[in-house]
Amino acid sequence: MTAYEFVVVANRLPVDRTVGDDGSEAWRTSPGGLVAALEPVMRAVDGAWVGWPGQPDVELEPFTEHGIRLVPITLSAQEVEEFYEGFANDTIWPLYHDVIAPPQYHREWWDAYVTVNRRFAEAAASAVKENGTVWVHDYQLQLVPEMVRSLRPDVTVGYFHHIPFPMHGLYAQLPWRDQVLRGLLGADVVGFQRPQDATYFLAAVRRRLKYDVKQATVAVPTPDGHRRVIAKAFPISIDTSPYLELIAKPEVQVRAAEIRHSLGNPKKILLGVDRLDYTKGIRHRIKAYGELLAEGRLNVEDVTFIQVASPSRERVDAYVHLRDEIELAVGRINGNTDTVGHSAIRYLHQAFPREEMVALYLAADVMLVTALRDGMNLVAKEYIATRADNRGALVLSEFTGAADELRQAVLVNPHDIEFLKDAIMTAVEMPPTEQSRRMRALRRRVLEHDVSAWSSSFLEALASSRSTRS
Ligand code: GDG
Repeated sequence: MTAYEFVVVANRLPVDRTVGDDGSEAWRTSPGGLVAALEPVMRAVDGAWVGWPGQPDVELEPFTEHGIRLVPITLSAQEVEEFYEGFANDTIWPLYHDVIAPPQYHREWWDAYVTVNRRFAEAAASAVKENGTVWVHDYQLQLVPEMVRSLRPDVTVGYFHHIPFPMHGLYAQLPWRDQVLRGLLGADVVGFQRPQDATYFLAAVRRRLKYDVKQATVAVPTPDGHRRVIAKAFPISIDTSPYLELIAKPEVQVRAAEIRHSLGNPKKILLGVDRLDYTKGIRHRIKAYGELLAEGRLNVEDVTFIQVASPSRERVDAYVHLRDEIELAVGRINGNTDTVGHSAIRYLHQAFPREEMVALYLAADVMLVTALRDGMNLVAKEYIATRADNRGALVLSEFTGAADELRQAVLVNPHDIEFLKDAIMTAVEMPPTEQSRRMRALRRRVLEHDVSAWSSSFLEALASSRSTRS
C-alpha cells in the first residue's frame, strides 16, 4: 500500500454511502466539523483516513473520495453489537458522562473492543509513512495509540478525546481501567475538551499507574528511560464558514420566516437541537418548560418550543427507554396546554439537512442547551455563529465544555429545575440591548476560535512533542 504522511483514525469514515433509486451506490462526504478541520491538512501533507463505513460486513478496498484517501475497516454484525453498541456506547459513553445511565460491563464486549482497536491500529500502522503522524479520535479507539506505537515506534501519535473524562471515583469502576490508561498513553499528545478532563486523566494516571506527572507531562517508563506524554485541553470548535454562507442566502432567510409563520407567528420561538441522548438533558428542559406553561409564566399563544431530537443509537436499550419517556412527556404537555391553533412543543424525531437546521437557528429567539454532561456541545456554537444580527439568547448548561468559553450565555445547572425555569425566563425576557451585548462577545469567541484554530493548536503541540522526543 502507498504510505501517507498524515493518517487520521476515527470510528467513522467521513463519508456516507448513499444508494440511488436505480440501486447505484455513491459516497457523500458527511458534513461533520472534523472533516472540515482536517481536509486542508490532509490535502497539504498527503493524508489518509482510516474508519468504519457505518454498515456491518461491508468489505471495501481503500479508495479516494473528494480528494481524501479512505481506508475502510470492516466490522462484522457481532462486532458492531459488542464493540460499538456495547463497549463504546453502553460501557464507556455512560461511564464517562458521569454515570447518568448505568454502564454495562461485559467481558465479551471488552474482548471485541480489543480486537477491533487492533484492526484499526494495524490499518493505521500500515498506511503511515516512515516518521509520519497518526491522529486517533475518540473513545471508541482508546487502545489504538499504544497499539500503533508498538507496531511503529518511528511514528508520532496524537489522540483527541471528544467526550468528558470522568473523575477517578467513577473511572475506577471500569474493570479495564489500567489497560485503557496505558492505551491512551501510547500517544505523544492526549488532547481533551476541558482542562478539568485533562486533570482527571492525569490524576488517574498518577493514582493507578504511579507514573510521575508534572503539570501537563507524564513520564511513561520505557526499557531505556522514559517517554514524555503531554495531556492538556484543546477545546474543539466549528467550521463557521458554511454557517456564515447559509445565513446570507435569501432562501434560508425566507425559510426561517416561513417557520415562524407556520407556527402562528409566536412572540418567541425556543429551540433545542440534539441527538436523542440521555446526556443532553432533553427531559429536564421539557419538564421546566411544561411547568412554566402550567404556572402561567409562559403562554402557549405566545411561545413555541421546537425540539429536534435526531435519531441516535436506536438499538441500545437506554436510548429506547429515553425516547419513550420524552415522547410521553411531550404528549402530556401538548395535550394539557395546546389550543387548536397553537402547539406548546413541536417535537421532531428526525434528522434534517444543514440548510433546515440553519433556518431553525435563524428562527429561534432562545436556544436551549441543557446537557447534563457534554464534552463540548457544538450546537451552542452553531447557534451563535448564525446570529449575525447579535439578537437571540443562549441558555447553556454549566456541564458542557462550551460553558468554559461561552461565559456570556445564560449559564444554568439543568438539575435544578427552578433555576432552569428562571434561566429560560431570563432568556425569553432579555431586552434587545442585553442580547446584543452578550451575543457580540459570544460571536467574537466562536468566530476567532474556530475548528481550524483547534486543529492547528493540536497539531502544533504534536509537532513540538516530536522535536523534544528523547
Ligand atoms: C460529540 C460530543 C462534542 C444534530 N442533529 C442534526 C444535526 N446535528 C449536528 C449538530 C452538531 C452535531 O450534530 C452534534 O454535535 P454536538 O457537539 O452537539 O454533540 P455530539 O454528537 O454528542 O458530539 C460533544 C462533539 O463530539 C465534538 O467534539 O462537542 O460534546 O458528545 O453539529 O448540528 N445536523 C443535521 N441534522 C440534524 O438533524 N444536519
